[in-house]
Amino acid sequence: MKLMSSPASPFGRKVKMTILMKNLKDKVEILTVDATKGDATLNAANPMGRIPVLVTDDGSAIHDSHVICEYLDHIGTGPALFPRNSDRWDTLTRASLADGIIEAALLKVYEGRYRPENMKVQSWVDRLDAKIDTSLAMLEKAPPMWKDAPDYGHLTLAAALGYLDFRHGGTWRKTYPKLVAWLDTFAKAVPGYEASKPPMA
Ligand SMILES: N[C@@H](CCC(=O)N[C@@H](CS)C(=O)NCC(=O)O)C(=O)O
Repeated sequence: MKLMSSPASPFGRKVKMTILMKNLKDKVEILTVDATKGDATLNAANPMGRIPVLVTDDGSAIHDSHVICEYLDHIGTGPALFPRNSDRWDTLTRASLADGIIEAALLKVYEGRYRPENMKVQSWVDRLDAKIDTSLAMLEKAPPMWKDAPDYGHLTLAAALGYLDFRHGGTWRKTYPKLVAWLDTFAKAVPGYEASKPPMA
């Protein structure tokens, strides 16, 4: 199988952690694709032109990161990342919130990268910041611990916090000490967290 991603992509990082947690390292070749430049192979696999995309051995394309992670959970070994019992809804809701944090953080990056200075809308950036802060404040009250092993909700939250470190200077660390401790615990439990870290610019 081939994974189209990029070292900086937080959604790609979710998939890279999943590959390692499900013992699929030897089964997936990781290709670096620059989604921002309009890559024809990427667009053929995902008309949205977004990474990550997994191309399976029979040539089928699977996206987005949630769907890829669930597919890999299905074919790999090791503890289940997507519970089959009633815990599933907590896991998916936690992942959805963490994906929302990533999306807001990514939109802030795109705001800076693509919008000319004189067209910047501060109220929009403030709104994105508020979404991130409100979510982190809620999580800080009771960081989500796992029973036997971290699941898809936990790894998505780790990818979100890692992206705030990577692109937004880790300023969240000053305000959310329990989440800082939570991320340290996660990184110890999941070696794939360090292994999938984006190179610092
Ligand atoms: N919901 C998607 C989001 C994927 C996404 O936004 N990827 C970014 C890179 S991290 C991308 O490809 N951006 C380029 C674009 O939106 O054109 C997922 O979970 O995979």
